[in-house]
Amino acid sequence: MSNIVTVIAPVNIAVIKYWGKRDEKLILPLNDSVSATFDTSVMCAKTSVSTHPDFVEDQIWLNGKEESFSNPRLQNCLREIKSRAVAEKTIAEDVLSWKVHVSSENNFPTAAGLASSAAGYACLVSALAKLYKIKSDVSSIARLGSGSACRSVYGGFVRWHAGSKPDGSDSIATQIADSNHWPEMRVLVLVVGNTQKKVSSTVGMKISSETSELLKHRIQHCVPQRTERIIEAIKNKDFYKFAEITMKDSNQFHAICLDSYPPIVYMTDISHSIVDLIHKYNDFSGETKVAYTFDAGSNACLYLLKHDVPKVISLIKYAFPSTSPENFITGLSVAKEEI
Ligand code: 2P0
Repeated sequence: MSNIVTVIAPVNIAVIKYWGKRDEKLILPLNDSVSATFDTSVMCAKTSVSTHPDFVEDQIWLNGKEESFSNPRLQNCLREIKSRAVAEKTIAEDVLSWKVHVSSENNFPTAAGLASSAAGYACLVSALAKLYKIKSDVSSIARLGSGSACRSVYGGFVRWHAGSKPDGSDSIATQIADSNHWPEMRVLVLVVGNTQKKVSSTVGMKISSETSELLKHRIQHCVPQRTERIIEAIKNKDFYKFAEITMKDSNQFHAICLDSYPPIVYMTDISHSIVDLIHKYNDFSGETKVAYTFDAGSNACLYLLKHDVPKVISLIKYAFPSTSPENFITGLSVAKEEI
């Protein structure tokens, strides 16, 4: 067998947010979510895995620093990969008993709260799957590392199906459209803050699930319709519809955070100024040119079309004069060419 495998996996940014679990251990979500996966040239994780009879223990290095392998999520991913290898009879039994070494790094700051766990676990699981020659879908294994990681297993636009089975076997990611489908689409990430978030997503969504009435309303009455409508917008390349749903869903997610008890605040005054600026710009333009979305942090992800990128960058620089190049990460969301 090949002794070392290296894989790259990009981050994904959700347009229908995942927030809340129905099963904490299996990481099963309360609702479907939809995202776009970045091109691998920006914001990705790179992971190498190897296995050898001489290795004495499983070991992992993150950005060059050794971390504990006892993390239960990591253990769950490795165990599932090995049990798939047994089920698919891809590897000799003795090889499965060999220990593994994992080395992973991000090409963007982990502390910036920019979906690093999504890229990291997608990358780890894809690398292990390649090492153990697994052929079946591994999004449900990446999900055991971090929920949003299952969406980074695929490129383009991706849907994570909440599923309904208690064992989580139907809680998988599927591709809505591949990375060539909407070549004009871009993502512009505005790095507002690079400090670690105060409330982790895992803790935040637990508080919201337990306390927010609005979260219950969202799951029953908003997400199902929004998911269908945004998939239709993606398939038809209807930017206006895509943008409106994206912004509304981001706003609702942060409203749920505020509706949680105690409230969770991820957006800052600068985040809110960006929201105001985008609405003013869209109003001024007479059409929706840009959509914002915010994850569990203050950084803004703007979805927009390629020809509007230079104008929007100028606008941001004008509105926030202290902005420096490090505050911008221009991503090819689902396209192949450079800006
Ligand atoms: C998302 N987020 O859909 C949402 C929007 C943050 C806000 O998925 O507990 O790091 O590891 O499953 O995957 C962040 O959640 O949480 C997330 P766990 P994860 O992208």
